[in-house]
Amino acid sequence: MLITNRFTKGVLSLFLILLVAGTANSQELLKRKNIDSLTSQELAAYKHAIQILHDRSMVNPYDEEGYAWQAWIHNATYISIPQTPPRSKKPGESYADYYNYIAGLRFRDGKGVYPGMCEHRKDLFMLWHRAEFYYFEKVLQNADPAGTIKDSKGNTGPSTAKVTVPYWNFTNPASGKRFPKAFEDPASVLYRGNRRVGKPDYPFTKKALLQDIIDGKWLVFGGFPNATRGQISGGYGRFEAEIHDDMHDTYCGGDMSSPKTAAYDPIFYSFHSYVDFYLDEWLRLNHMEHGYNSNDTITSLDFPLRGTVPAKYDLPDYHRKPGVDMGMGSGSLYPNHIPLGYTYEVTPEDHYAPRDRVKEVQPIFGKNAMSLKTTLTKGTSLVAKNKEGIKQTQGTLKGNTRLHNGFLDVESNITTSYRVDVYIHPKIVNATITDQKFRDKYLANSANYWIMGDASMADATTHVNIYVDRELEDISNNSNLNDWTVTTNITKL
Ligand SMILES: [Cu+2]
Repeated sequence: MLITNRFTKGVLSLFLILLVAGTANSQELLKRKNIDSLTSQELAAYKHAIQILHDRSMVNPYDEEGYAWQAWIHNATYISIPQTPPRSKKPGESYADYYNYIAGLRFRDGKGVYPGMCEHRKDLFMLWHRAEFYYFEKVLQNADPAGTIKDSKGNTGPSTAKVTVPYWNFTNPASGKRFPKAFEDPASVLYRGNRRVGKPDYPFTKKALLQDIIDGKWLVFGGFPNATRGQISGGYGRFEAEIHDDMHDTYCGGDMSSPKTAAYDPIFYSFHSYVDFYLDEWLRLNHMEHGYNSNDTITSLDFPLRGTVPAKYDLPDYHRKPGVDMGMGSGSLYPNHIPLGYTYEVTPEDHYAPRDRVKEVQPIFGKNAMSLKTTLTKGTSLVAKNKEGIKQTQGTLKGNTRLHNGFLDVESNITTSYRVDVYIHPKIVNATITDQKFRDKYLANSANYWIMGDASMADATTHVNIYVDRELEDISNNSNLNDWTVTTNITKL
């Protein structure tokens, strides 16, 4: 009996070994995990990889597999490379400050190169960052796969072969004071000294808001393509305008408060790893692994994604024409995460609110007499500002030419980051936006415009698209649009 048992076990083990070997031959999906859930070994490997990237940039700041170059893909359209290398980093100078200095240098004998520029305020936002991360992760994994390189912090290994970018789920309470603990250790390569500090006395984003946004179709969720909405080029999707921008400039601050410097702060990568998780959830819910389904499609899939990346990591389906294709290939390469080699490991706390809780909420005419947005953001910093802004406008609801596809286009000429609050209220009710009751009841939506750091990118007039579709529908069903007014209030951040 015992022998049979051992024999059976032996066969079973052999079978399992064969099975595991078989799986290893097909592509292994690496897991992006919550940074708070990493083992000490996994966190050490991530930090070792990041450190090696910095070490490379110290030897040659123009190394495409160094940290500086990888960060420039997000924020530098022009870098001047001199024939003789510029000065080295001074003792005590941060990596970020040094890279910023190098990026600003202009040489007479310099060769001008184009690292890249992130896509924001349009439908390319999510897929562009996903492509950027595909290459960034390959660079990390190939930093020290054998685990034999001694980095400048004195660490040899561990192997970086399975490193992925750990995500920061900012909808959970922070494990550190304000950010995940791993980012708050001043001795760590993940630390950056110019972020906002202190424990916020509010949660930043409610999971219910995430759940609400993920229910949208592509244009609502992911943004608008260029030149499809009158004269307006592109346009925000809800996630970008209602959450992403605020996280950069209101919550994180420092390097993160401008696209020009954001990627110098390593927290940028973990923040966007969670943004990409959210995109992945949307794609999965909508069966969009090829970028389209029978009633919706990601727009601009054929659009080339800008960025000078190491061509050796190109996806097999990207048939780059040397000298012609300078970017990361088209968006259509990226909706399916499987060829990209990663997936997400999530815990129950990483998921959103139960869908039913969102569905209970009724805008304006509901039993709570509280707007949907107020309900979804109550007790967070995403609620409307309790003050008169620098610019207030009013307009009729019916026939408002600034309404497109359920979005209100709010125009501004402010050149810093700002918040726009949109109130939709009966004409007979005065817009008393400093009154809490008025705000709670009539706040249709609130969004953030994140300043572009590069002045050449900024339009003379800026626009934020604010989603008010449900309020319009609710009013149409219960009242007469003629009796309603739109008030917008713009507050500088
Ligand atoms: Cu971002």
